[in-house]
Parts: sequence; C-alpha cells; structure tokens
Amino acid sequence: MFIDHIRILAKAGDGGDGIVSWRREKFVPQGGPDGGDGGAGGNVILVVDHSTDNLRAYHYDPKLVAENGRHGGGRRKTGRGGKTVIGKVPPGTVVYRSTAATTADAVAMERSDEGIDLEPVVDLTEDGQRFVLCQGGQPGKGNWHFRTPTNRAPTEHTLGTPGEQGVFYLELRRIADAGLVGFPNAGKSTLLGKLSAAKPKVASYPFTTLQPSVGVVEFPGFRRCTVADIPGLIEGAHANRGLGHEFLRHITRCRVLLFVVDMAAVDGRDPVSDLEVLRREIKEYDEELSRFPWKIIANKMDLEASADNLAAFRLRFPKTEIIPISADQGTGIDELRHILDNEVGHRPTG
Ligand SMILES: Nc1nc2c(ncn2[C@@H]2O[C@H](COP(=O)(O)OP(=O)(O)OP(=O)(O)O)[C@@H](O)[C@H]2O)c(=O)[nH]1
Ligand SMILES: [Mg+2]
Repeated sequence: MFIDHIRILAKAGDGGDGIVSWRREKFVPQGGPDGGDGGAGGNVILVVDHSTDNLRAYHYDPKLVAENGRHGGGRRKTGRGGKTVIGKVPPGTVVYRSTAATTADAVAMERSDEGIDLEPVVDLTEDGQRFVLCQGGQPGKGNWHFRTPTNRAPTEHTLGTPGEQGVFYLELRRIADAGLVGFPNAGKSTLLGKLSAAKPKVASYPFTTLQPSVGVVEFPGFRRCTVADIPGLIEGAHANRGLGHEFLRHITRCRVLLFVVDMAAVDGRDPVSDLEVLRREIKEYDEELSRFPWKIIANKMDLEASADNLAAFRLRFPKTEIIPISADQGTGIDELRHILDNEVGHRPTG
C-alpha cells in the first residue's frame, strides 16, 4: 500500500514533578530537605530516512507518543527522563499542524479543502535531517532545590510542565523523479518492471494498478532515479471520475511526466486523441501541472498499427520528445534509460 498523506497525533512526554521529601536518618531528628527533581519529558522527533519511500508505517499506527519523565524521589534522586520517540519519514515530507483549538477538535475533523486550517511546520528534504515536532515537558524541581541559608526547611517544589502535543498532517511532496501517466492498459506497469527491479502487477485489463508503486532505476556511475507507476487515468478524471483526483494528486508529486501511450490502440481508439484527452484532463485539474516537463513514450511499437500512429504523433506533437518503445519486447528501453539519466539521474543522497 502506498500512503502519501496521513494524519498523526503526536505527544511529547510530560516533565516529572519535583517532590517534597525530608531526610530521615537514625539519630538525626530534623533531616533537611532532600526531594529530588523530576525528569524531562521525551521529545517527539521526525528523522528523514531515504530507505523509506512512503508513509505506510503511520497508516497502521498514526501516533507518536513519547514517554513522560518520572517524578523525583527522596534522597535528591532525580527522576528518569522520558525516552524520545523517533518517527521516520521519507525525504520530501511536508509537515502541517492543525490549528484547531484542541486536539479533540482536530481529530474530529477530516481534512478537506475548506474544513480545516493547517499551518505549514517544516519541509523535510535531506536524508538524516531531524526535526523536533513536539518538545518534551520541563522537569519540576524538588524541595532540595529551594533551600537557602535562611530557609532550611522549604516545602516549595514545582510540577513538571506538560509535553507539547498536536495533530499533524504529513504529506509527501515528491513521490518520484518521473511519473508514468497514461490510460489504463497502456503498459505503464510493464515498463516500470523493465526499467527497475520493481515487480508491479501486469494484466490485460484496465485498472490493474490502483496504488502507485515506485521503482528505482539504476544508471552507470552509481546514478539513479525513481519512477512512479501511477494508476491509469480516464476521461473525466479532473472531475473526479474513476478515482481521478486521487490519481492526479500523485502526478503532481513527480518532476517529469512520461505519458505512456498504447500506439496500437487495437480496440479502435485513436492514440493521438488519447494523449490529447490526457493532456486536457491534467490541465483542467491543475494548470501548473500542464507546464511540468513531459515526454511521450510511444509503447507497443511491436504491434502492427503502431508505425502509422507514430508518424501521426510526430506531426501532431513536433516539439515534444517522443520515445518509441516496446515495454513487452524490451526495445527502446536503453534509449529511454539514457534520457532518464540525463533528465533526472542523480547520485543517491546520504
Ligand atoms: N504487445 C505489447 N503488449 C504490451 C506492451 N506493453 C504492455 N503490454 C500489454 O498490455 C497490457 C497492459 O499492461 P500493463 O503494464 O498492466 O498496463 P498499465 O498501463 O499498467 O495498466 P493499468 O495498471 O490497468 O492502468 C498487458 O497485457 C501487457 O502485457 C508492449 O510493448 N507490447
Ligand atoms: Mg498498471
């Protein structure tokens, strides 16, 4: 399952209380103060980890709760600090905080465009980057702390302060360098399988892929890029037909769009108008998305009708790079890899 946005509840640990206590020893009738300080509450920290590519872990457990600090003890014993809790996130995670008045209010709301107010908190991009999402509470002071030359028996002490908490939204800004976009059955999953070690499901019926999967494509010299296999779009996607918005949202999270077209269009469709429909859907969903760099992958060139359609494409889209391939036979894949390396290849970060 590919999870690219999720709501989580985070709570840092409370600080432990300082206590009031008196020294008790044999033959010392009036022992002085010896109440120890509390321990600090644990922090909630997010750490960027490039070995994860999505937010699935939080789908199963959408909570990050750090341990409370312990209360102080007699004999000036300081309470143990609460353990920090660390949440791993993939590079490109954007964090928002709900501005609802209380945690309960925030949890009661579902994210929608108008319903809920969010403020951006941090953009986590670099492998190893750390961010304190919720600060643990301060420890309280024991009465031992308050002794003075004039007050040898203070009953003062302070309580620990509560740890910070909040409802946060984690969102993946980028799921991959390149995204495979196309109608169902165009051969996107077959292509991802050829380019990378990913093993997406391939079948001769539409909507085989319902969750994007991301494969790593490796180039010479330790370079690489990531490619996302995005579920097929259909006409009306911009108006949310066929899970359109869900799928289109994934596309906004890629740097380069590779439009995979079934050039043979055996079922009587016209591949040129297929691509025009796709381009229009994307533009109507998000004007900016239509300005992303894009290329055409003319797939299924092993089939008969494809050659004529390729000629038609070159006339209709003279300024766009067209890469003829057969994902099934593996032809044109080296050329495509070369283009990908030039366009989005990079050394792994971290
Ligand atoms: N002849 C031929 N068939 C291909 C080629 N590439 C893919 N196919 C076939 O086309 C069908 C669909 O392939 P998929 O890779 O599942 O297509 P998809 O775009 O991922 O489809 P959805 O996940 O449903 O959106 C399968 O039967 C593939 O074997 C190709 O280059 N040539
Ligand atoms: Mg597929």
